[in-house]
Amino acid sequence: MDTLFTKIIDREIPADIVYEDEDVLAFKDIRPQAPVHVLVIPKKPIPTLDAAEPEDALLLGKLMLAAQRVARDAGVAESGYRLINNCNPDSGQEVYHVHLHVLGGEKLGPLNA
Ligand code: DGP
Repeated sequence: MDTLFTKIIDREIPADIVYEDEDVLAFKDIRPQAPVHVLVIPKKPIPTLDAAEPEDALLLGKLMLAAQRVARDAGVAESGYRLINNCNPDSGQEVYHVHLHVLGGEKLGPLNA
């Protein structure tokens, strides 16, 4: 099923892309919650983390390493950053194409705030 993020991958919707390789795309969140807020997505349209299969293990690892690179490129690797994955309705997941939020650039509040 096509989502907004498929359209960003296909360049049908513009996005501020900060990293791309054959498997992964990273772009700035349109509603940033921190000075650095980048979404890291696989090009494969897996709807949620819960829908991922064992065969996706390598791809999910690549997603983490792409997030690491995004954080380094944004200059927040040493000061620190947070990765978030929202999965299914109770998390507030809005776009059903699995993604990591990379948040940083300031002291982040506690998770349960
Ligand atoms: P989530 O709630 O985890 O599914 O996060 C979806 C994020 O996607 C949310 O932080 C806002 C962002 N977003 C929604 N529409 C667009 C868009 O058209 N462009 C970009 N760059 N980000 C978007």
